[in-house]
Amino acid sequence: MRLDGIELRQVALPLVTPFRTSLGTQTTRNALVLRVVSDEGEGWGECVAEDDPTYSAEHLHGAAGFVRRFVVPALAGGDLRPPDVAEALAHLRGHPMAKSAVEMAVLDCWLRARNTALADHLGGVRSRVAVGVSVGVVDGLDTLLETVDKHLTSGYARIKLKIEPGWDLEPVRAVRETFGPATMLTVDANTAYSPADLRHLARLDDFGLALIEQPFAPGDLRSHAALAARVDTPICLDESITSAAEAAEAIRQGACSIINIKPGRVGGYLEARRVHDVARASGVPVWCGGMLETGLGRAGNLALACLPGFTLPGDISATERYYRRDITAPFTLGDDGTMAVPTGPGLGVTPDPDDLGAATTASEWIPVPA
Ligand code: SMG
Ligand code: MG
Repeated sequence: MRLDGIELRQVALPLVTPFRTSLGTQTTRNALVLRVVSDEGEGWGECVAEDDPTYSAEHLHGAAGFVRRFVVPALAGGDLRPPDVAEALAHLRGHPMAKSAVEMAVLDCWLRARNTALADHLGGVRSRVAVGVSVGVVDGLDTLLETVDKHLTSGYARIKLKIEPGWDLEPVRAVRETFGPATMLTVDANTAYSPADLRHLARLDDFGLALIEQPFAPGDLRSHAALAARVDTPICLDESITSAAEAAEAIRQGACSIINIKPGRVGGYLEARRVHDVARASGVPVWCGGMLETGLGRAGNLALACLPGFTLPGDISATERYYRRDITAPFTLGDDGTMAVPTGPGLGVTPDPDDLGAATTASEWIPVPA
């Protein structure tokens, strides 16, 4: 496959409700949508970097600049297959979310031309996957309980509560007491705690959580291992796991017994599958994380989440939980807390031209030199 060019589009999608985490508050999801055009057709990708480099070092404008200045020249000329993307970009350090977006668009294009669904290409084994919802920090327990109630009534298979110092034991206790022991409940701190908080965090062990996600800094495997040794609740890593090699090392150090996999964070779907493989070989369950994706990323995440090692519900909620108007047809939640994995070729979805047009705030066409 030879690339003719890459279209970069900035899109802005207002969130139905603000999403607050220990990293900040988002009211609009600004995202970067990519369309690659090749001699075999076109394909779509999405970069999950955010406006500010708070979740990770990447940010949207940096990602666009990285693609324009470094990715396009590196992909010039030659016959391209999806695994070649990561290889062609391997000499460029960092920028996994930008690299992942490009690989995603090339994969979509390549698979469409071969009439193969991404889920099948990755080795998926399920047609529907269990999904949960991530509940941000809110003002007060009443609002929290109302929000959780609404999501449980919708049928979500798991509730994840965002926590931070000052918003942890109390909200978790309130949710557990109100909704009972059968509710699958997890917490995510997005690195908000320091090693000095270890004893405090260990008190979360009283609430029967399915996991505690990323309490400490990405590089601090040692504190995660220390907490894991102290509590019965499984420790799950998100920000720390940037590759299959990192996953293997974190497991070896006892820093996690569950992994949240996000293709953008690890540099693409193919590396995400390798993280899955490493975890599975060690008996470590994985689940698919979310980055408030548009319908494109949601389709890709569903394809990934149907691999056999994804045994816990993912952060892949229905479109209406995020956006009134997305750029693709909406994804809906089934009665049993599952969502359907797209079956069409590639991602199995394409942006609706009107919806995409309405969300686009800027676009540019970057030709790939022959
Ligand atoms: O897409 O439903 C979603 C969001 C899930 O909580 C979510 N993502 O750390 O797992 C995480 C966060 C990252 C994005 S908010 C900074
Ligand atoms: Mg997380």
